[in-house]
Amino acid sequence: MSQVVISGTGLFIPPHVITNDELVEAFNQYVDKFNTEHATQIEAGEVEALTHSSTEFIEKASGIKARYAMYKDGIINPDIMHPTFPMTREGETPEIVQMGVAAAKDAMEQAGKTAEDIDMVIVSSTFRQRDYPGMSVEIQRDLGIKGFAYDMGIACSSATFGMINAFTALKAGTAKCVLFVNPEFTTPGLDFKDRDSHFIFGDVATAAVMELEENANSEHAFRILNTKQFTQFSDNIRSDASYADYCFDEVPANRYAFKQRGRKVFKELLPLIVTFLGEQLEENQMSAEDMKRMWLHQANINMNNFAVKKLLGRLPTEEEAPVVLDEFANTASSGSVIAFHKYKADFTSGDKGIICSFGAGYSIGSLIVEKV
Ligand code: CO8
Repeated sequence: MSQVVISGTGLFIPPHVITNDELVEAFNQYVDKFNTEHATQIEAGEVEALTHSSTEFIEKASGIKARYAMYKDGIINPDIMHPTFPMTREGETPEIVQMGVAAAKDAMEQAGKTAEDIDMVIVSSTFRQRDYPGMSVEIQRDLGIKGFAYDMGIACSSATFGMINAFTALKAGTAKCVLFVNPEFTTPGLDFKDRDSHFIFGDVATAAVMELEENANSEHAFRILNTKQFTQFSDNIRSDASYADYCFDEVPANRYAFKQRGRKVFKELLPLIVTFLGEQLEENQMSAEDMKRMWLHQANINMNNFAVKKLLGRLPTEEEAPVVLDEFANTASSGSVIAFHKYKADFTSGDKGIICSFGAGYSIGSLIVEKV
């Protein structure tokens, strides 16, 4: 049976960088202002005083040093504390589509493919611009691709699950060449007034071209040897925004926002990840040592080190489990694809690695790949 390859990957980096110091400065100014404005209620015990954030905490607890953002000004303005940008109207192209198109062009160039070669577009990401028409169809239109397109998403594992859907379609013969697009415009989904999570996410878009090996002519091709997926419902990472929100009289202002019980996520997800990866490798008669590289989900450096230490029996080197979250922060589902995109050029024929995401759902998705 024909093998499926990832013949090119692409990355779009947003125009603005926000360092931890900049983010913390804005947050702390907001906190001081809030506490001053509510001094009487705080004194009376009616309102809880807010507490400062800190760059040292963020770096130590997560490994994040900075993040990219499509729009910076509002985020670091203590009077605003969210990205500010014009609403997209009919006939205008939303940021999330522009981001996806840019990453897609990069991936198509690396794969040596044009719009005529592609017959299916999968856009898989945590957030969608709207419920319909699909942003995948808009991206398809903007790139001049024939065939068909659809949107999908499962938060942190949107990218790996999207690539696995592309793999399945190529194996089944329902597509000949798939463009997978993964725009993660996360900053509007974050509550920048929430100390526990204001530092976590950044914006980015990734993409990949996937096709049958016999049709690939890219020197960057990676054969997919195995895929595996897992989900288990959890409320510990959640956003409650709904298309039906307008039906209710009182909708909390931060209902849209990312919420998590970070400690619980850390504790519950880690054993699942270790078991999942251990089983996948064993099912393929492989071990962690057979992997030249693990391109892992980028949510927390301590979490990644812990997981790989369990599998390898020691901490991974930078080459074995590259980190991009220091530069990009958590980019929802894109982290493992950014790592793969940036750290694959040194692979030679037969070298193997694993692309793995994990997070909200809970969800885990992974692909074992081998350089062609
Ligand atoms: N500054 C200073 N101190 C702080 C801050 C802060 N900003 N925040 C918390 N602290 C303090 C706490 O108050 C606490 O103090 P005390 O001990 O006195 O009570 C202390 O620091 C420790 O707090 P925590 O226990 O909360 O800190 P942790 O060490 O657990 O670190 C993390 C918090 C970083 C959140 C950590 O728990 C973590 O990373 N957990 C796993 C997270 C994870 O993997 N989540 C999955 C991410 S979801 C995803 O990838 C995609 C989802 C969809 C995308 C949505 C896009 C918007």
